Amino acid sequence: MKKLSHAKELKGTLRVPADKSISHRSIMFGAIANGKTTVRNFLRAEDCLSTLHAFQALGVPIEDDGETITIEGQGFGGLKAVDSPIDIGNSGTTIRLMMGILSGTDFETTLFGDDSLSKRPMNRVMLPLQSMGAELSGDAGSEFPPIIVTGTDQLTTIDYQMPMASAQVKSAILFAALQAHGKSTILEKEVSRNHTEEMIRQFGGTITVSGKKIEIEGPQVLSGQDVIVPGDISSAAFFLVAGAITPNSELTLTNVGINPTRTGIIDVLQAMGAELEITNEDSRNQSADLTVRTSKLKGTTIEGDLIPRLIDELPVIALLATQAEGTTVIKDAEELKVKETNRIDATANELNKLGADITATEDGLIIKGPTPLNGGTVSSLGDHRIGMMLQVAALISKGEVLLDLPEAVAISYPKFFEDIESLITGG
Ligand code: SPQ
Repeated sequence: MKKLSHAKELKGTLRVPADKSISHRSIMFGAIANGKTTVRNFLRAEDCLSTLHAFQALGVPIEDDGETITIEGQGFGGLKAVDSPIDIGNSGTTIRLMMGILSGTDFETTLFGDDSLSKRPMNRVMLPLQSMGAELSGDAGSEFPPIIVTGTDQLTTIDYQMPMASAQVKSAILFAALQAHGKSTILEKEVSRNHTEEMIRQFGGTITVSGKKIEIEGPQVLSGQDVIVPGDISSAAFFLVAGAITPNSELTLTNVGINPTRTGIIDVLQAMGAELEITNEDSRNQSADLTVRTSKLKGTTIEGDLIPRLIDELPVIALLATQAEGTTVIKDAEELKVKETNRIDATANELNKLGADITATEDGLIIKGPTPLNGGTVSSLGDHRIGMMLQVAALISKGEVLLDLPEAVAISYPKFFEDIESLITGG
């Protein structure tokens, strides 16, 4: 049980850790490209290290000198069969994207994870990959890990209309389509984060994107690149909310990734009336500095195509809404139920323990504000984003907050508690 920090005010500047989605993909693209890839500012958090170790297990030489990760790319055909199952830990991104990559190999691989990953649905990826000719099966005929992938070097193309907005499903299909013979087409339900599409181009590949429609020809040969990973807006989100709801505060987050498919949190902060400034915008690196000050907030509605642009920020946005005047409604977010926890229930239950007024619905949350938050005992439930959101809640709570399973934050942000501490002034 960890006693969480309280703050009278927050002041300072912070460089948030590297983007998790891009860090995963930098290892994957480096492994399947030909030649050397270097990755600077790689996120050394548990999830991305799961990806790194998985590709080392598949015979890809990957070295970390503490600053730069160097990958000796083997090309799609160069991955090697492994005798034992590969441990993917807690990472949904790793297992789902690897299923797409492994679908084109000529061997069998078993992927397994922790208790949380073993409950996350995989049919969303298995079904389209099976229709391309790969064999994938879950534990005892189910859709849950461990997953056995038996690849084929004869993958066929796919014309796929996605039933849910998911960058992981889209990316798994793209990795398989890069290895198939002919043109594949994907129609997204809503546009989701596009890092895979951008990195296909960065690594010398070709892909056509027009709104929700994606076309890709296979097979393609990719070549190694030098990647610099920007800061993660999903990690910055905790500080943006902390700065907006803690009295007398002003925080600047530097080098934050602002890929438009990820900036829904900025739209919501602005719609709720937060004092937010965007400076040093670098359009080539898609990064900027974000400054937030204590703000008078009002409720809003968050729905539709905005949801995939802020899906991982919804727990901390719900906390933000507890401090806003009026009702905030979050809809169309049923995907939250199949994350590391059911984040609809986890957010409502844990924040209500501290005095929030949140109702969980089938596809979102209804939050009435403003409500003062009290002390209490809460749990991350093993979910990094729930744990970090609760630490931000504790900053403004009027009593001691104890957090069970605080170690979950290391999944995406090992130094989170230290970074919060470094911004607390006036104690
Ligand atoms: O990797 P994992 O565990 O699925 O991570 C999460 C997170 O909160 O860190 C979701 F639980 O982020 C996903 C995100 O929700 C990362 C991701 C990606 O890198 O492609 C895409 C989103 O998932 P999905 O299912 O909508 O594609």
